Amino acid sequence: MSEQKLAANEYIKIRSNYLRGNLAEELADVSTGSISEDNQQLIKFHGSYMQDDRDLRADRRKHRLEKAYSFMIRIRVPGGVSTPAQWLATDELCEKYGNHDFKLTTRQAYQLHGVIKSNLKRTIKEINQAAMDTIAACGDVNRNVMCNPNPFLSEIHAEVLKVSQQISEHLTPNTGAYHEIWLDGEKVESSEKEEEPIYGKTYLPRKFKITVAVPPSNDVDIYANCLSFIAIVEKNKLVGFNVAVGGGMGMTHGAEETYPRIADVIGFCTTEQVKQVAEEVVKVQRDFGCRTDRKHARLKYTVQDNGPAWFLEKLNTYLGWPLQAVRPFVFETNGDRYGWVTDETGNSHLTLFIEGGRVIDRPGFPMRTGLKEIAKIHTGDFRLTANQNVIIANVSPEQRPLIESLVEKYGLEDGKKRSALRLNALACVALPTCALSLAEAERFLPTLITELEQSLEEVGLRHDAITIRMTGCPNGCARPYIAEIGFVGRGPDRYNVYLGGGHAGQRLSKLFKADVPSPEIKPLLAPIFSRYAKERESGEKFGDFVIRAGIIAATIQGDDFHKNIK
Ligand code: SRM
Ligand code: SF4
Repeated sequence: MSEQKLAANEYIKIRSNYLRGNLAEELADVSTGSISEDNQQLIKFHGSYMQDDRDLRADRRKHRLEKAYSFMIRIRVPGGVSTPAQWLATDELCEKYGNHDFKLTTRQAYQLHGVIKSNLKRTIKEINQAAMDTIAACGDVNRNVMCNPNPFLSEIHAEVLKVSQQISEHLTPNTGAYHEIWLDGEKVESSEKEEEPIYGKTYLPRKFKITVAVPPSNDVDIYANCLSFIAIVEKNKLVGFNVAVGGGMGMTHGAEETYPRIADVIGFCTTEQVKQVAEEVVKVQRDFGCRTDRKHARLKYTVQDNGPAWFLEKLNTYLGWPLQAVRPFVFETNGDRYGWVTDETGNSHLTLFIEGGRVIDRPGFPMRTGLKEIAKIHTGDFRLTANQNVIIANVSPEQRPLIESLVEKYGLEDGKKRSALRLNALACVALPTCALSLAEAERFLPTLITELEQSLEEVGLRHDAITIRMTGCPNGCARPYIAEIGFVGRGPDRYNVYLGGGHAGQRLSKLFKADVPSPEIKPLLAPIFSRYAKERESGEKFGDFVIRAGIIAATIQGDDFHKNIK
């Protein structure tokens, strides 16, 4: 390990006795709605973030009141597959303890917002009673493992889903702290008895993200993850997985040494080898990842600093055997396929559009109630997509008319009435809950899309799928740097505009214009849409066009993301 001073979080982890800290004591302290800074870091490993309502900050300051503290809780949903009972439990919990809505995240998880400290323990307990958990939903560990939620290819998907759930289980931290603190589990007397065989005492240098995908759908955005497994199907049989490492999105404005990076596909392993490969990739990162600078601590920098060839060699050494050569694969899209589809078993699956992933009842559109009514009678499952949508999956032919009538009754959206731009949009949470947001995202993107739709309609592009993503800050929670159009918050109502990402999420974009006030976005993009409509080649995607037309330079890899800015 480097002789430089370790990052502050490393000491917090060391002191924490396997993620305990004095969280239990602080939760019992009713004199404040907040917890200490150390525990704010530790509680992330348990799946929660302390936040405050930023809409209320100024007013509370004026009245000399403590900030309106509450907690966000992230519920893991490995592979994005959830039972109707779990959907109902999440719905009930958001009503009882949260903000009366819940979020489907860009990593196929559920999020509750607005849970006050005194309700935190009972909420997490009730989540566990519904056979879900929150451990490792956040923190310097492996997070929710994503999996292509595509139930249409039922056999292959079932196998691949199993693989993702096995990885998730295998990499879940071993500590008893979670049970002790939230579920009144028995206290482990001394940390001597406990160990984290994969992570060790200081866990990973930073968060770690894994996904599993079945081409041609890249809806889980494998290139934005630390580690990905790409299913290789030959003669209708799953033969194994290509392994990709070193993707990630987060960066900091003005710090060129931070950048998003596209994962490198470095080899192939069989299905039986996946668990070991996942474990050893984690261990390489545990041992070689940067622990002195948290802005340089993601796996993408370990791969970039040393090169993918070095990483492969190290991984092979850790494995004790070499990965095989990469097998051919093609990704075509990272969007969702809306509406009903029937598979070879006769079951149907309905993908519904959930704008911004927010499951909420609004005046005239009781979407949350509609989905709750479906959950009450549905005998299949709910699949959360990485595009913040939901698939009502495995609907039997007998049940389909019932579900159809509820969809109709509550006006749930199967995408038919929406423009292709809106159906391919993603926005992170941002204001008012996210502590790091510099600008709006979830609350502003729908309005901006309405404006852009006018420009697109004028040139006949309403039905052309263009990926468009917005985040309130450069951390990249909606993966904006691999969208064809990306907006990244710079300050209130101001965004950096990125263009040129790959339609299947396979290429990074580049900064087109910095610090654009929101009213100037439409006039900035309208002429480009017009050129695209007139000059594109047959089948050419918007992200490819802007590069070919010389509107923006292509980014080959993350380290040239900030170069050649026009
Ligand atoms: Fe994220 C931090 C929300 C997916 C990169 N992210 C946060 C926090 C917890 C803010 C904080 O640290 O205080 C946000 C909470 C907001 C809120 O009020 O809920 C937050 N991230 C989200 C979610 C909910 C966005 C959404 O609207 O769906 C997503 C939850 C995913 C999940 O279920 O686990 C979410 N975050 C992502 C993704 C996309 C992905 O994983 O595919 C990324 C980019 C990929 C990556 O990790 O490189 C992402 N989030 C970040 C980062 C930057 C990390 C970095 O390497 O620099 C931060 C900040 C940090 O870690 O310091 C962050
Ligand atoms: Fe918050 Fe930034 Fe992530 Fe958006 S991208 S949720 S603003 S951390």
